[in-house]
Formats: sequence, C-alpha cells, structure tokens
Amino acid sequence: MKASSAVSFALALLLLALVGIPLAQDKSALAAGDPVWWNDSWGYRKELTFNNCGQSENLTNFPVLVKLTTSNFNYSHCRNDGGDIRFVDADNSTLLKYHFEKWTYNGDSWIWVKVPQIDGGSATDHVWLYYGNSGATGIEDEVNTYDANFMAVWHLKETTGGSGAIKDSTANGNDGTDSGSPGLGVTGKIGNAIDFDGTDDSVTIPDSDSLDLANGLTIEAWIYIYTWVDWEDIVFKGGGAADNSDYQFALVSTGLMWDGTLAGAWRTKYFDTTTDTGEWIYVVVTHDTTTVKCYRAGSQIGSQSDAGNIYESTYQLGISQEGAVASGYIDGKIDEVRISDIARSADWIKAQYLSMTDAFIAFGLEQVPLPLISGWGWCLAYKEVGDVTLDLAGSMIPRANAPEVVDLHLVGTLNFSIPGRTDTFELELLGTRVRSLFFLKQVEGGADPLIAEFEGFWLVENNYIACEGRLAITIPNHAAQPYAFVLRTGGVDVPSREPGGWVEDIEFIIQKGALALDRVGDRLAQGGAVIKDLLGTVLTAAAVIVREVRKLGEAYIP
Ligand SMILES: [Ca+2]
Ligand SMILES: [Ca+2]
Ligand SMILES: [Ca+2]
Ligand SMILES: [Ca+2]
Repeated sequence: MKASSAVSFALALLLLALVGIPLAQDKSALAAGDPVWWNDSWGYRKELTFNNCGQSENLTNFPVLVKLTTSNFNYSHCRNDGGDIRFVDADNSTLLKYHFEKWTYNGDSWIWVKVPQIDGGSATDHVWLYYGNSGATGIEDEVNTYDANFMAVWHLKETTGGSGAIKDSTANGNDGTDSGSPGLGVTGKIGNAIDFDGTDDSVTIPDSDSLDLANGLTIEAWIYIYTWVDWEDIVFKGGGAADNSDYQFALVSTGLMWDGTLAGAWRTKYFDTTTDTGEWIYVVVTHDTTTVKCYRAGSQIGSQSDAGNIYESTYQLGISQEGAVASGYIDGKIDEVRISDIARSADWIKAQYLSMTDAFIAFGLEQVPLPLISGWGWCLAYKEVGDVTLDLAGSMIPRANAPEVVDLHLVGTLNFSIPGRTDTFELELLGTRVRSLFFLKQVEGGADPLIAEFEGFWLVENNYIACEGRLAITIPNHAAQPYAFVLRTGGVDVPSREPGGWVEDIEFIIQKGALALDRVGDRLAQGGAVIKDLLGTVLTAAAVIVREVRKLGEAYIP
C-alpha cells in the first residue's frame, strides 16, 4: 500500500468509526455472552444471513442452497476436497447436515444445507460456514439433508448413465435409469443437469411406495425448454390412461398442466403462463387432495379445486416421459426434480426459489478467531489514572487481498478504579493493524458516567497482541488529558518481551502510525467545521493524537 493510500485509508477508517458505521459486519457473534467460536481447530468462518423478510412462515428443516464462488469464498483457506467445510447453526454449536451437489476447488460449488429453522419475516437469521482445518475430513450426510416429506430429490448431476445411475438423494432410493442417450453432465441451473432431445430421451424410476402420494404432493423442477410443445411431460407417474395414472406435470401450448386419474377419468387442470424458451424456469405444482396450485418462478400462477386423493398405480415414474408409455419427451434441459408427499406452502416455495437463484443468502466477511480471548494484561505508561483491568473477546477479520491488514472487532469490559469511585465500561474496539490501524470507541458507565476516548494501534504477531494508544478521561475535578498506555496479552511467552526488543517493535509501528496520523491531522484541520460536527466532544484535536502517539515510544514502561 502506498503511503498516500494508507493515509486515505486511515482517514476513512477514522471517519467511519466516528459516524458510527460498523467496520465489521459481524455483530451477533460479538454480543456479550455469545459463543465466540465453534471449534478452535477451524481457522475461518463466514456468517451466512438469510433474507426471509418476504415470507412470514418459519421455515423448518429447510434445504438451503449455498453456492460458493471465487467472489464470495477464499478457496485457498480450505482443503482442496472441501472436507473441512462445516455448517453450524446460529447457536455456534449445532452442526448442520449438508452435502455437495458439486464441488469445484477454485470454481463454483453447490452445497445443500438443512437449516433447522429460518425465522419468518427475518433478515437476520443466519448460520455459520466454518472452514480451514487441513486435518478434517468431510461429514456429508446426503440423505439427512432432506426432511422426511421429501420422497425423491434428483440433482440430475450424473455424468455417466446406466441402470439406476440417476441418483435420488433421499433415503428412499428412487434411483432412475436414463434411456435414449440424453446429454448427461451438461451445465444446469444448479451444477449439472440432463439435456433431453425431445425424441426419445428420458429418465424412468420404478414404482415404489414412497412415490405413491395419495394424500398430497409437491412436484418441483427447473426446466430450460428449447421448443415448448403440447403434452410434454416434466414428471408423469402411471400407465398413461385415464384409469391408471397417478400424477402428471406437463407442458401444454398455453403453459402448464396438472393431471391424474380420478374415478376412472382424467382430472386435467390447466395453468396459463408464459411458454418462454431458452431460459431456466422454476415450476412447481402442489396438491393437497382439495386444491391444486401451480407456481412459476416462486410465485403462484393459479389455484383450482380438485377434490380427491391422488391415484396410486404400480407403474413407473418418468422424467421427460409419459410414465410407462414411450411418449411425452421434453425438448430441453431439466434440473433438480423433487417430489414431496405434502403440498408445500407458498412461503416455502418462494424461499426455495430465492435460495436457488442466489437471492437468499448474504455472505459475511471472512473471520478468524482472536488468538487469545482472555488473559489480557496492561501497562499504563502514566500511572495517574488508577487501576485498570481489561477483558476482551472478539474476532479478527482479515481483509480480502491484503493479508497483512487485519481488522479487529472486540468487545469487553474496562474497569477503572479511581480515587473516590470505580467505573466499569462496556468496551467496543474497532481497528486495523499496520499503517491503516485505527480504532476509537466512546464508552460510558456509572451513575455519573465517565467518558473515555480510546484510540491507538494494534500490533498483532504470531503469539501476542499489543495495543497502544491514548485514553482521555474526563471526570469531575480531573482535567481531561491523554494517557498513553500499552495493552498486551498476558500469560503467554512473548519472545520479544524483553523491554528493549518489545519497545523496538512498538516504536517501529509508532513511527509508521505517526506518519499516517500527521496526515490525518492535516486533513482533519482542513475539514474542521464538518468534522467537528461529527466528532462532537469525542476528539478535540487530532494534533493531540499525533503528539501523544509520538510520545509512546518513550512513555512505555514495561
Ligand atoms: Ca435459525
Ligand atoms: Ca443439478
Ligand atoms: Ca435420443
Ligand atoms: Ca405404487
């Protein structure tokens, strides 16, 4: 980083801190009492926050699609095989079931994760993605990624066909067999898909009790149609006649249709919608033995009365085929066909659509654990303030593409014992190391609150953390003045702990920091009026910072 950009960055950080914009995205993990880190053997984590604002329903045991790319994930921090990927619930304790649909190191990866509950109407419910443990092996649990109402889940990801080759991800084992030589392993909506030629390509699945859905159903699929033709079947189970067909979800010239057998007759229901070709469309039909509903792109496009149980036959199920009949072939690609034995709700379907279109998850910044959570010591250079103890907990967030710069976001308590009174403060520190280092936080406490301004520099090494800076305390009968101080980790073996060596380290940082702060001070002076408004009484003069920082090398007394 060039000096000028470092100065600008330092100034930017200063201003961000002063106007109260958080530097780190992670707040929930840092609230007092929260578990801070799930497992010390893992070196990194990200918060995955769900945008379930638009759905009022609590979504339980909900399969969420997590798509990792080189834009939202640093693959160099995890194993090549993804074996150290873990998903942990918001409690930072409960491991979640997951499985890879496709893992591509340094590419696009699709992972299905079962989330116990995503709160309705929430924009803050979240889970954690942990990674960075070279000794870990994968704990994928494919069948348990899906709730008990899923009767079949076909990712259609296979690159090789054959008898039973098209795998069902659920415990029901409804594996399919391709015929007609469809295109396997083609680019799908989610990982791979299957390309059907509209002539004779299909996948068929034998009849099974799990595919008999008398009491209701949901059929989902992503379709990418080349030519939209009447009576081409997305899913059809049955013998193909009015008296022997279970359920059918098909293309018609006006859109989509549902059908099946009821008392020896067809129960056809049409749903008018666009018949767009050349794009991926998420289509869903639900039936609760009373009403059949159809959805497109996550939104309901129709609802029709259709009382009666779903027919149960002994015929096979066809994807791109009219059940047991050699007909109904789709001319297009199909991906992610899923069948449930209940009618999924509108909220559930909408959230699934959002999840599968990268519109459901916000990826937080990569975080690393703080090397030491407790055991902090301190050394106050000027002993006038009184006794001070400090306990901190928090996390560090490395900046992407700048590993030498580490953001800090810490919370803790600061206890002052000054003649006549004792005050305890809640403390929040935001900061960075190296030349862009800066943090500041106003704290207060007690019946007649003290105001402490806390600013300084972090020096983070492999086995210790030192903090140095200035603390200005305004109390009655006590002139506000800056106190230089040094905080450092306690109870650890610090190689450079010898006063001379450590001071040298500190001085090195101070020199770089002071240079940056000189410039910050200049800039503050130039923009005095505006900035003063922002600062209020927090910072009375940036020059004080610079001056005091320069004293630190001398002021430090081990
Ligand atoms: Ca939750
Ligand atoms: Ca797929
Ligand atoms: Ca063919
Ligand atoms: Ca059956």
